[in-house]
Amino acid sequence: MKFLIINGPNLNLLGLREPDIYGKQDYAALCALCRATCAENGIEAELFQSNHEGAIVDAIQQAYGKVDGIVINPAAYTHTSIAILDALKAVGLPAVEVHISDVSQREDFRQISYAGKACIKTYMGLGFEGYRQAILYLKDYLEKK
Ligand code: CA2
Repeated sequence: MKFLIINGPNLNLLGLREPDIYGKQDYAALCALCRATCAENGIEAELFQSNHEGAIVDAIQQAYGKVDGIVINPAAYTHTSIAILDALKAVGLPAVEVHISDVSQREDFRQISYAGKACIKTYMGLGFEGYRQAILYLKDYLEKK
């Protein structure tokens, strides 16, 4: 089983600011957690981070036929990108959405998730733990399919 784990804009700067919202750990720590969770569960992990919407669309397209599922935190593109939504729908791979913060309790402009409309499940407000749960959920979903 192989998963593509996508992180959107500014998540490479985790740990630098707003620790009250996103925690103190950096992006390298997030990658380590995702890799460890996948390894412990016999899953091959490919990690991708980009600040560019088109690059994220490309990564989703290129995942077609190569991975079994996608874990995605589109960051700010969550709330704006129909292109990412369309790419997820186009490849038809099972995808799980993750947000470190609880976006449901934040600003109005964060209340819409376009990408989430193509995802089988969303985790929010659990910090990095959300990624671990997303990986486990996706594995379980694929095993039951
Ligand atoms: O809670 C999440 O995971 C978000 O996807 C994070 C995005 C935000 O736009 C979404 O509404 C919710 C922002 C990521 C910004 O990351 C930062 C990294 C370092 C310092 C400040 C922000």
